[in-house]
Amino acid sequence: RHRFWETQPVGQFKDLGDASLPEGPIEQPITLSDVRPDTYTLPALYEWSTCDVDNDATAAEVYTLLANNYVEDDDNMFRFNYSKEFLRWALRPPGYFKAWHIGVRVKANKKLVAFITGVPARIRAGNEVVRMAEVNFLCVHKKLRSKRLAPVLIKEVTRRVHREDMWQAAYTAGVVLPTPIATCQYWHRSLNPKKLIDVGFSRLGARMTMSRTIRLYKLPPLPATPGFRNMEFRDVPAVTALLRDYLSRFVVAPDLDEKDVEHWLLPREDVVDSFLVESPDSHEITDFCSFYTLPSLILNNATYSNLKAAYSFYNVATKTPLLQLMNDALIVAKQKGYDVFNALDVMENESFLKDLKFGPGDGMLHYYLYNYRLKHALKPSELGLVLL
Ligand code: MYA
Ligand code: JJ1
Repeated sequence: RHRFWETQPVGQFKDLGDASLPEGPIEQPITLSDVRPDTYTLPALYEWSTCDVDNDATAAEVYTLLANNYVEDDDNMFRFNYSKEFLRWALRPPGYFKAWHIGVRVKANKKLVAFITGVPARIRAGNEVVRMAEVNFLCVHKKLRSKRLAPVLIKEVTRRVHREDMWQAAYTAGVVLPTPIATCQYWHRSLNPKKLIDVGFSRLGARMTMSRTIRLYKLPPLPATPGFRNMEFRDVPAVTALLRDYLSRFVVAPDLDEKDVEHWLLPREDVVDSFLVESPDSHEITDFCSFYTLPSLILNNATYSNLKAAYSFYNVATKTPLLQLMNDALIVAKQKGYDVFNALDVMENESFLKDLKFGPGDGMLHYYLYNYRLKHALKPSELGLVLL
């Protein structure tokens, strides 16, 4: 069934439910000097090319490859449209390795035709904090599909991760592979219902008119929580403390330090937005919410070509009710011109999704670990990890 994945150190379908298998690494690391020093072999017309996304021309090539060939919904109506600035943010966290940003080019004309990336992270699984690669942006040009290039890309990123003495990875995909540690659902909250309906992202509900629908999704003009404001650099220590404490509740979650929080959560225009609640009296930071910006190309519409989507990232409520905090996040997203606010059913998100008029999407997101076994699959609410 899975000629490639059956050869890899990942949980296999035949072992599902076998709780006698131990939790932890599936295979032991080999001696670093025994890791293959040379790249895997590509078909003769292609060559490896490490992509420096700090270089504008290279970032533009990566942007274009993904904009034309990356993930689409089931009906091929929308395609993720990660911006160059987003890619720079996603690929250059603290301690990143240039060599983990891997391209494949056509030898003859140097055209970029495939891509895969890893970034380092500390991920806690149960009580163990493990240094892992987060693998993302696996993409093969549409004209080169089904030629078994993806397994070569995956083996090459694995080799480069091993060269840095890391032996585990975390990744997500819309497809089912051996074997998910969790299966999550996307939920969507309309902010601009007329446009969403016009482009086929959503439908007019039964017995609903357009004006009733617009009224249903209407939001107040300003956040309701006193002391709700943008996160700033000076907030990094307080936000780190809040997040670390919160994420400790989940079975799988990132282990974030102040440098990570500065990188991943300090606001960057059109990339990541973060807000917190500072108690007007005590000046204590009690609550936090964030979303990242990932537009989609609209593939066949005469009026619109881009859908501006916000994706819920990390949220922590200790004083403000989570429902109110997330309603404030919807209000600021609406103000900033987003068409839709998306969220997975991870962490405590289920507690607000229905009340805040999110509806279930047609897409699922499966979470995976490479070379790390968990005894049991997780419920989405046991997952404290959001990948980009
Ligand atoms: S998920 C996003 C993936 N990208 C897209 O969906 C974009 C649009 N699609 C494409 O570009 C291509 O269809 C891709 C496959 C490139 C996806 N993850 O070359 P093939 C297996 C893992 O003939 P193609 C993301 O970025 C498939 O089951 N494996 O197929 C996270 C089959 O293997 P098997 C996948 O369609 C990526 C084999 O590839 C995926 O031309 C995490 C077929 O290869 C997928 N999304 O190309 C990667 N899709 O026969 C794993 C298909 O066994 C990282 N396949 O079923 C693992 C950790 C590595 C580091 C470890 C460190 C220690
Ligand atoms: O965006 C998604 N689905 C939308 C559009 C569906 C268009 C037809 N296929 C959707 N819309 C309904 C919204 C509606 C709003 C009012 C309330 C009721 C709901 O369902 C889906 C997620 O649901 N997105 C995708 O399919 C994109 C791919 C998801 C897999 C991602 C792989 C990740 C890559 C790893 O890094």
